[in-house]
Amino acid sequence: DPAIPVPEYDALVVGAGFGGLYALHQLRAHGFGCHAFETGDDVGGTWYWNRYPGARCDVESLDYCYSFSPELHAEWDWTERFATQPEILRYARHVADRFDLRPMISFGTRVAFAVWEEQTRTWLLTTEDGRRARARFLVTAVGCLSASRVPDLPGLGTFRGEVHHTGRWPHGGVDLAGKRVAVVGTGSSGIQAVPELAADAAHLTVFQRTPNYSLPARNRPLSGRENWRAKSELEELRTHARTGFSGFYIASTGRSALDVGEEERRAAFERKWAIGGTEIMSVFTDVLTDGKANEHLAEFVREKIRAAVDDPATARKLVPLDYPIGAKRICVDTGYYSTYNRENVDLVDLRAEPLVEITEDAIRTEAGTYPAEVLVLATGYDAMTGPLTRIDIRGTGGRSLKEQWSSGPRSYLGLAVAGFPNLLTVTGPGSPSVLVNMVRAVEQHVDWIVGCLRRLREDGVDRIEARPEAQDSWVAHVNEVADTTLYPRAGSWYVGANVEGKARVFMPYAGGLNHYRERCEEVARSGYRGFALSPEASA
Ligand code: NA7
Repeated sequence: DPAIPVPEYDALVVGAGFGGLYALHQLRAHGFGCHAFETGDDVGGTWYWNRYPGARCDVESLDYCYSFSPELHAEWDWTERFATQPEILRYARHVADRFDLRPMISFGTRVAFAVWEEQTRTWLLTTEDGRRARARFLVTAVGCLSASRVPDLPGLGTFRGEVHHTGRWPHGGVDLAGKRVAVVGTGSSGIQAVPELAADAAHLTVFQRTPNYSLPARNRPLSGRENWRAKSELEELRTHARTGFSGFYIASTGRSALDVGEEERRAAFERKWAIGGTEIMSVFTDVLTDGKANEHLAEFVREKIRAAVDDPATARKLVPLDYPIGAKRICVDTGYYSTYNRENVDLVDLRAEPLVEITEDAIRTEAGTYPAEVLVLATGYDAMTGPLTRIDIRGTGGRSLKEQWSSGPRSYLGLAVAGFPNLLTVTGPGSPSVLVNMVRAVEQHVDWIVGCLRRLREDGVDRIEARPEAQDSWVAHVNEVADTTLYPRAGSWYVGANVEGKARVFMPYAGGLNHYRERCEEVARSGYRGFALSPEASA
């Protein structure tokens, strides 16, 4: 209704997960009028939606939390080494309440269009339910793994039972008792869910397309003492975030896996295997960059998988042979492999027997028919780009972001896109976010963005746009760095391989959070080199 006045802000934020919450907090703290739209009915983003059984973070709790507020840091205790989804959601809610962020958020509101208006130099947003809002700046904090993806499985629409994607799990839970359950997908979500589904269901059939490498979490309760120690170490946490490659505290031998003998290498792997979690990936420096070094660890993990699974034929299906460990995001599990020793669990290898169709009550492959009453889709996400391209974002001259990115995303620093002035993307493609500690990445991005908006305000600049040349050279750099690693050697969501028809481009920046941060800070210090500012800032 054009008669309804459109509210105007300095900045509009899309999303109220970890990124959006911190963006609101910082924008308000620096005097920017701001508001956020959030699809979910509460804060938390990923941790609001991912309620499947077994959903947990694969980063340790003491690292997967904000570092910006000493008070927040001092008052929050984590109960487990790897927090469950409900606990992380409680934390996000606590943050929203503690900093009084809720009044700035419209919940249950999906942004459908965002249109840049050159005349007024503002973004006009329209929500799915027809509300509008306008702002000088648009800050997207839509997450990297929020556009859940239901693949086009033949016959899916004819299935009579319940179908649930792990990333859209019903809030009341799903009653699996006495039921035959099928799960498609064995990424992190499938691997976390399978042991829990197997325990609840009468029978579980797991449909695997690509086996993954998974490491034992060795999850355990955290003691008061561990929490207390973590509280006294906020400065160390911040230092790792600033100086570390990954933004985590990581104990490494600092040596190449090829510089030590077989016995020493094995002992190092065994020590880390016993500790659990992902530390084993960084015990040597070159596991993700040198094929031979990688193969040593890959073979070590394959042996562990073979040893955990009783039936040799099942074990053979579960062992990944044709890509380096870590090239797809490494999984962390609790009892995944041993679940296949249960009487009520079967594994179907879709490479050996491709899926033919889903019928009313079964999944049919070339080799058999597997009855099911509940179908769990652990089929992942249209990662990094999907959350942005699912909004119809229009830049200068009405250009569509989705079209502009049809042969792969191009951005400057993962923070801005040429042709889309005053759009700032928290953890956009081209940023290191998904390869490093996500919460540290989010804090860095938001701090940079808010620093930028403050500087523009001081200088009377109301329009900032990435220059195409700067964007080209950043994209080239992202590719160059990716090519020094083993990441591009697997068909992962990092390269868009899991989505049919998606351009194969390595999306995240693999050069480390520390180097990325330096680059961003240098750009800011230079008066935003690579950006066109107008009116031009005075010296
Ligand atoms: P992932 O890691 O993308 O895993 C999705 C899984 O679903 C993976 O095993 C896919 O096999 C499988 N998949 C996808 N489409 C199909 C079709 N059409 N047929 C059969 N199998 C299919 O998503 P997750 O949710 O597990 O994890 C995402 C991230 O969240 C994770 O990396 C952590 O960062 C947290 P594929 O490997 O593509 O052959």
